[in-house]
Amino acid sequence: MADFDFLNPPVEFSELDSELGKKWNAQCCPMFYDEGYVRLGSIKGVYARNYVRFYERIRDFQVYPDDIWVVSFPKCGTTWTQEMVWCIVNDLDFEGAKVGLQKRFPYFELRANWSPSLTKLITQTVLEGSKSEDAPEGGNVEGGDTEDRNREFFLDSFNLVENLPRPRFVKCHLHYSLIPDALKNENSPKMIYVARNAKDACTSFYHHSCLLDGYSGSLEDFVDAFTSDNVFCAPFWTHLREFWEVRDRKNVLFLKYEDMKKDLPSIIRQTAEFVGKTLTEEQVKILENHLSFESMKNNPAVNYEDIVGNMRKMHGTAHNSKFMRKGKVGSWKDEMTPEMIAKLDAWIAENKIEGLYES
Ligand code: PPS
Repeated sequence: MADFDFLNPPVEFSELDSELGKKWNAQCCPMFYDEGYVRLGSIKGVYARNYVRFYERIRDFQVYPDDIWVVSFPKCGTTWTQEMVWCIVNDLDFEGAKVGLQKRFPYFELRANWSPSLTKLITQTVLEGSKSEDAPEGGNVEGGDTEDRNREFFLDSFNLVENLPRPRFVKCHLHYSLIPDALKNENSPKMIYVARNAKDACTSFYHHSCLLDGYSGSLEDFVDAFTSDNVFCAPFWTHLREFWEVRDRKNVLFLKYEDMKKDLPSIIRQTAEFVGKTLTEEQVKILENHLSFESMKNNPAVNYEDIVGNMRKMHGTAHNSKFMRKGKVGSWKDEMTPEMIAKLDAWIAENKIEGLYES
């Protein structure tokens, strides 16, 4: 891995060489993203340079017909959707759902996010450090094989997914162009994509970047980076559009965060039908309660407070927020200035996807 040949990469990639691209790279925590972000593939997706090393492993990854993949641009309702899907497929096994979501439904390409030196740092700070301090590794959640799964969650998410018991549940933030090839035909495993409006996704992503990734810019800087396609997983619109275009495939279900907020029982029923389950109205009600923002915010198996704590321990941010932050539509109104809103509105008007987000 150390002598990977970036001069002969398996996928085309380019540097973030605009002023805003350089600024994004400079404001990302140097300890976390010492290698910087690059633009990957024909869609110029913004990913850590480490993705180039893992490109072939991702492209050729083996999938199974009974896998279920939840895919999204970051901060669009991934965790909410994962918990809904897991509970439906597992017949509302709330006892089993006490295991941390990162172990039941791991983040496929997490391993590629982190450079070799960050991986070393995580090993020392989170994994070995937590042993000596007797701190929770996978959080205060039940899990049995906590240590091994937690190690793999941080250090080799690909191995973790490869070895999950079937049916496997997998979270992924990759653009459609960059997901494993085996997910790209009608007979592929089920994929559930969740989208969110740009202004809420941007606001939520700003807080996430400060909290989990040690981003040092202001919200204004983040809006500039977001609207110039210079944040992790950008371009935002390409992410949504690629999945929107395949939404009618029988193995794809396309959801929106706003619809989940408006009528969760309907989305629960729609998802149950998609995965081949039938729920009684009482079960729908019970699941709706389990999935409420208040309930998820207070649920250590899904609120990621353990992981946020570990990340903070490394980059030491003073940013005051939570993974389960506001959980509403329109929270951008609470903190964006008229200038930021105007910038985002102009960008949305330029890029809007007919039938999906038009404003
Ligand atoms: S991640 O890091 O990409 O996986 O984040 P993701 O889970 O996609 O998005 C996190 C945002 O989803 C909100 N959330 C919820 N909203 C409503 N109800 C429930 N149950 C729920 N669970 C998570 C979470 O609060 C983040 O949004 P913001 O706007 O920051 O509050």
